[in-house]
Amino acid sequence: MASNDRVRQRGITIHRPIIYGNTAVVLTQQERETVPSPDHTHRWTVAVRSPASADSETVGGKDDLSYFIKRVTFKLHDTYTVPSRTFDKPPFEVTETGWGEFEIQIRINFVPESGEKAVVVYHHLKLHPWTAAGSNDPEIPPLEVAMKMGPVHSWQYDEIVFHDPFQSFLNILTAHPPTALPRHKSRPVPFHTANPASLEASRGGVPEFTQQMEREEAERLEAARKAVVAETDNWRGRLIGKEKELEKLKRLLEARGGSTD
Ligand code: SLL
Repeated sequence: MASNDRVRQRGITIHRPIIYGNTAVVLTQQERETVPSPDHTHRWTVAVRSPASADSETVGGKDDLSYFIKRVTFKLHDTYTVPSRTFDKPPFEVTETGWGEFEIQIRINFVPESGEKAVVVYHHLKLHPWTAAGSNDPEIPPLEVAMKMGPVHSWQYDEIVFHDPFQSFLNILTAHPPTALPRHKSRPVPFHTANPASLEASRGGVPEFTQQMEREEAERLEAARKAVVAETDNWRGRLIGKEKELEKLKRLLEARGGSTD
């Protein structure tokens, strides 16, 4: 290791692009008979990948990200027997079957040379087709309809930014430039481009968020609010207890004539 390897290069900022998200397909009747539970309606894959794609069928994944990502942990819904799934090498992805959408916590750990803390992102697992808010279509189309609409994609582009990187880590990053995205759009076409009417239909609203997602978010906020109130009550109780104890000790001390021995 060179002497300046563990020296931070102050003033330098370098980033690496990633995408995270999921694809989902409706299971055929035949497939439904072979999956762990007859309730399962979809097969999905959630992943962390490079934005550039290796082929037109796959979203992202051309570059091997293991030069800077050491481990990815996906935290699934508690209805899964083993909700926490960790991967120490690519592909950083989970393929599962299930029946419902939920929030997935994705923890990204970087290689030790980086000296960087893990980054946590969240992805709402999307199973149901994108539908335009405000249109007359039901928010979640029936399975037979969804099946005809093809795979559902929900991906997020992000950039992981490293400030003042260690020289050794900077060397690793610069040795692996990310593959540039194509200048022209290729498949899959973004939702709004494919469905121009959706922009009009969703005037002012955001079609990505269904009413069910909003309800679930409201429930999470309410649960968090209750937890904070309970915690505050708990600490207030402990404080009152400690204050009483302090008073008692003070009185004891006074009774002893102020002596501290
Ligand atoms: C919902 N809040 O009610 C969500 C929870 C959970 C989905 C969805 C796995 C089931 C299994 C599964 O699909 N969980 O392991 O059998 O929509």
